[in-house]
Amino acid sequence: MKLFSFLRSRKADTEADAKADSPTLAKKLDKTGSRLRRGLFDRLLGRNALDEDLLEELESELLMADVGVETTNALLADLRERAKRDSSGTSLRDHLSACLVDRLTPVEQPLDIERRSPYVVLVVGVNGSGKTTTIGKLAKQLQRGGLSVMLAAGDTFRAAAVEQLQTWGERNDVPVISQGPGADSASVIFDAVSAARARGVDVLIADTAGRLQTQSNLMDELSKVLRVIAKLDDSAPHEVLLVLDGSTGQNALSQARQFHEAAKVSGLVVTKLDGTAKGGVLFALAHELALPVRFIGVGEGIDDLQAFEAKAFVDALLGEEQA
Ligand SMILES: Nc1nc2c(ncn2[C@@H]2O[C@H](COP(=O)(O)OP(=O)(O)O)[C@@H](O)[C@H]2O)c(=O)[nH]1
Ligand SMILES: [Mg+2]
Repeated sequence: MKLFSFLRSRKADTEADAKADSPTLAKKLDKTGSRLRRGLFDRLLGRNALDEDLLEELESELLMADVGVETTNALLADLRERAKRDSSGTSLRDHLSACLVDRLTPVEQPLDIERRSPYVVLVVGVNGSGKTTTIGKLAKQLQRGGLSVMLAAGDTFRAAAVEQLQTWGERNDVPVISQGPGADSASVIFDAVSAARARGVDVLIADTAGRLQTQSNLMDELSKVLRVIAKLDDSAPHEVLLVLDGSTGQNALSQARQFHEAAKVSGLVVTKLDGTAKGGVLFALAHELALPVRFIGVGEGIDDLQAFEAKAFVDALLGEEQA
């Protein structure tokens, strides 16, 4: 049974934003988007022919925005085709925008929370990618949706990590299960799942240490966490969320591949798209891994986590008005 759908909640937020005049996604993605916008759209608009020079310029813009070689080539091939029929700047621009949306639509798969005892979300990713912050934002949104939430301080590697999670817990008035520094991550998470079950909590979100994909001992620790959770509920974790820093470009891709191998990632969160991220990495991720993109992080505040929507994202990147 579905307890909560993030996309529905997102749509309600968008309507509220429009009324409340709060910053739009386009505003939040301004730094990320302005580059692509200038690089692609403004270039296309001024022209009425798709010549080789223009194609070359577009190619280098797409590559610099981390879109990836294959996706870039495919987009350019699409544009060439379009140009045979209509090479006006506006036609090419609209076509490019539609092609970009098409490439992201398959990964627009919002997280649906189901009734479990509890629904377990395991959050993984390298240090600094935004795991703990994402957990704080997520806890808030779930609570707002009427769900009870508990957090597990599974990042036992760094003392500060436990405190950081506790701060988010206090802010949201959500219980945080932790043990002393240096505790065994799997044991903390095991305790937390048991406690959440005993208290009838809807969703347990577990933080983990920033496992560098090259540190095989940390990957082993992750396998242990998965084994231990499965002892309590063989369907858990119900979601393995990989948090990727959107500004790390192709690195995000190799992280995604390796975490997916170690922990069967079921969804992605791409953070820091409000900063100087180039945004294109989402296209490369969609092309190469086709993993569901659950959320995007567009700031440090509690409300700066949005369910991913392909069209809204592309429109915001390219500075289009929302339809
Ligand atoms: N601008 C911006 N900063 C973010 C975002 N998500 C996380 N951060 C910041 O990134 C830093 C690392 O985040 P943290 O959650 O501690 O990462 P962790 O090590 O993976 O748990 C913190 O300073 C966060 O405030 C985001 O979407 N936008
Ligand atoms: Mg952390």
